[in-house]
Amino acid sequence: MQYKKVIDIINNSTNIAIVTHESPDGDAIGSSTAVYLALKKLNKKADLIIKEYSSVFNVVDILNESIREPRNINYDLVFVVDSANAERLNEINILKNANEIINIDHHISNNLFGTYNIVDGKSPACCQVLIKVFNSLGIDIDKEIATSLLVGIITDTNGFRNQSTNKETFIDVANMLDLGVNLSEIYMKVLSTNTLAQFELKKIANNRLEFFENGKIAFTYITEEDKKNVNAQIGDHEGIVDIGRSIEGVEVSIFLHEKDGIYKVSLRSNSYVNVSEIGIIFNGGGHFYASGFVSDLPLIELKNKLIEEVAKRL
Ligand SMILES: [Mn+2]
Repeated sequence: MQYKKVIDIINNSTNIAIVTHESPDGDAIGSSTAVYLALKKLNKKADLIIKEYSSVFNVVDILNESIREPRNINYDLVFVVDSANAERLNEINILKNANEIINIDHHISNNLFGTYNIVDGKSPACCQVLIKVFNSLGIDIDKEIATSLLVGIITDTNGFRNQSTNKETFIDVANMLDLGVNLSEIYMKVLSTNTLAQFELKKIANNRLEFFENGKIAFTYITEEDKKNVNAQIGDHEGIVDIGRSIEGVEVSIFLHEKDGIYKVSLRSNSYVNVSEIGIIFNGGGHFYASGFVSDLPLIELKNKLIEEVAKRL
């Protein structure tokens, strides 16, 4: 990757947009706001396009400068962060018209759809990839950028617990502490606080949890109706997949969440099942221990297929 070229592209662009995947999680929010702040340091004002986001991410002040819809469809340069493919994006149309696309990600399944691709499949978070990018571009990481980056690192490592967490994670976070970031406050807000609706959804999912294959597979789901009943907002289903995963003996946790009449599937494994393989079968993707995709199959059929695919790998 030629970083000098990236700086040239940024300098030569007047209309810049930043986009990330739909239903943005902490890494998507952290990455896109960090890029926005970094561009500001280069005296470039970009459109930070985020359709919707959970209130837990208000810890990132600059989110109030984000916009819901693109201002135009002809951007010179589009940054895409934390997205394995173009299909998962909020804004596929602006990619079609963009002169340059800089794709920064950490999914092993990323299909390198950018004109420039900075993808590190070993990194636990896109925000951690960005630290290297900013350092290479000579962009100073200040307290505000660090706060964004920490949101992504904390959420994607599930609080430094996921296997993907590495030595660099701790070195990077240690450096951020020197900048005065409030690690415990960010951690509490984005990872250890449930909204009331989220708590209610967890109760429902707990009650529905079933085990298969001698307790190695945990399965649960929530429907559109459940969400309506508890007045759930975007992001309130976060953390449910980790309930199954936390139970002794479970290798793979399967969580289905109905949205707009189809099911969003989250898979998590604990030690030896590569769930990104299953994601790919269903046209999704992800990482060894975490993957996801959407399916229009009916609930029972989808459940049975998933259990079958996981069982083959146990
Ligand atoms: Mn991520």
